[in-house]
Amino acid sequence: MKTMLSGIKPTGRLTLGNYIGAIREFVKYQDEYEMFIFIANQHALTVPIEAAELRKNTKDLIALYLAAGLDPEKTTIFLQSDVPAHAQLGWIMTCLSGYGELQRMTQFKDKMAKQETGITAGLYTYPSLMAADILLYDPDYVPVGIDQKQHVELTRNLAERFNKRYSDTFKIPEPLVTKVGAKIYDLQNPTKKMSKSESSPKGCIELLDNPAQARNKIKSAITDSLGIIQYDPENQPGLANLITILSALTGESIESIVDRYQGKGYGELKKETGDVVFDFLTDLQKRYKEILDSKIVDKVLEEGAKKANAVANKKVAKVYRKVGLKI
Ligand code: ATP
Ligand code: LTN
Repeated sequence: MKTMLSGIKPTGRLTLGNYIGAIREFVKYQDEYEMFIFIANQHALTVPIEAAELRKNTKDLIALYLAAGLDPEKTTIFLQSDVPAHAQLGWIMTCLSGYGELQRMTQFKDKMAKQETGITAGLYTYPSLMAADILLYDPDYVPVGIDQKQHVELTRNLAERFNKRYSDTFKIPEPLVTKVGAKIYDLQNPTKKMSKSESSPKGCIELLDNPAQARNKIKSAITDSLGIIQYDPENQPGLANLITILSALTGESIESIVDRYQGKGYGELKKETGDVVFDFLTDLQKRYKEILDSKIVDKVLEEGAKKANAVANKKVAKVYRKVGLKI
């Protein structure tokens, strides 16, 4: 069985875009791959965050992943900080990374160009820690959003560099970039991605939104004045976005939805999509509450950390021997 690993930063509340683009994919993958999913809580410290907020985000994130169908029997779910090997290998990877190499990372360059205040050294070196996150587990595939692809490529370079300088130690991972069709757009500004940090509240549906309010957001989504129901993301991005959401949540194909709506109006499509979102959130939140009440999160993390530590410690021991830290 091939291995897959991904990390999620607990920096904010999850959106319908995160669910359709990422969580749902992980849930599908767990039947086909040996899966490791970890909460990248050490990465969350690269930007200022309140301790209470980080705690809450982390718990919510795990409860929502479990509610969405991630199964701890199939997937190893853990906190990065529960596995010290991440920080240990992270330092080795930082020392293997070139100063200029990290400066060329687009995400870092973008933040510098925007002259955002409070840029930390952690934000600069975090791709090296991310490389360690990945290489500890020898995954074949790393599913990531397009913005993270360059970091997985850096990971490949660092792994090759290490293997060449010492001896064969790390598997070279492949990035698995989320399909374009799986991108959900801002309901008020449908050429922009639905994003918790950049969309307006009306443009973004959060997984913990009140379901009735979420239904209203769908009803007031921006469409167009053509009045024809077809799937044309270029000319009718708002409508295409609603059709994508409906298709993703029901499993009905886009063609079938378009077919069914011939001769009908946008209002009807919005009503059905709104109702489907309402039911989806109601059901998800019910499971989310049950999971939080049951204290299962602590148990899942304890088990996950045990399994992850076993794999990661072996790798770090090997690396420590090879580089000469262990005498
Ligand atoms: P931000 O809103 O702050 O930019 P984000 O919502 O993009 O953050 P990430 O942590 O970067 O959050 O993304 C987590 C995962 O969710 C990634 O795999 C990303 O591709 C996916 N994702 C995020 N937003 C969307 C979206 N609108 N449509 C589809 N997938 C998404
Ligand atoms: N950098 C990623 C989160 C992340 C990650 C990883 C993803 C940290 N370590 C390892 C895949 C594999 C982000 O900002 N979304």
